[in-house]
Amino acid sequence: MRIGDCGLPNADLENAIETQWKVTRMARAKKKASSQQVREGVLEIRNPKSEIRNPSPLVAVVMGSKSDWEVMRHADQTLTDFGVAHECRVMSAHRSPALATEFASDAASRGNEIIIAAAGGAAHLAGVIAAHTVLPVLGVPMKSEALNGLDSLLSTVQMPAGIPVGTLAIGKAGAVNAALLAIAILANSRPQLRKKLQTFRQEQEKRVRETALE
Ligand code: C2R
Repeated sequence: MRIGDCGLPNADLENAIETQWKVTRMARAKKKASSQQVREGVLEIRNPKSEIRNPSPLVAVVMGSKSDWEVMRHADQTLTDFGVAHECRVMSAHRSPALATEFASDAASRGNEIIIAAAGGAAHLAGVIAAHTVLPVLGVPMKSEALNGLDSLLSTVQMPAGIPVGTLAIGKAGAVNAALLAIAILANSRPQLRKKLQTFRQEQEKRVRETALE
């Protein structure tokens, strides 16, 4: 439509268009700011009412059994501390093979960018998940009763060339570091998250420097 087609004098019409354009620009800027935060998967909590709810989970934390949760809750806590949207699920390559393969196949379309997979003993979960997605998979070997987690470590880490699983330490250290590594990967394209990670490292170092022995 050309200016003037609607019958208004040109000056009035131009003013009306300018005002409308300003309102649209302001609305767009506001929308862009909040969708940017959702895209970054960072829950910026300014006050409880303005919390952005349910951004898609950037990280999936899966484990072979509920008995792994006591350890894997440390991965959950670390992701929560950094405000990274994530989901935690139990599934098993052995006991629920269809669920594990479906979950891995659909992970990217659900918005997952990284999967953390924990299992103990004959720990095939991370490898099977990795076989069904091209997302980065981080494996966390659980400490086992029979062999103290050496079985879990070897069955998670010794993947054949072609299907990588980035394997972390056995147990709690592995759970925390899997979350921190996932955060570091996400932080490559998310400046807010990178800043949080740098602050975390600085505070960690400060605590070590300030440690006094009796
Ligand atoms: P239960 O405590 O349920 O008997 O499980 C789990 O990760 C857990 O550490 C004992 C251990 O079995 C492991 N498990 C796997 C897999 N599924 C369960 N290693 C798998 O798919 O690799």
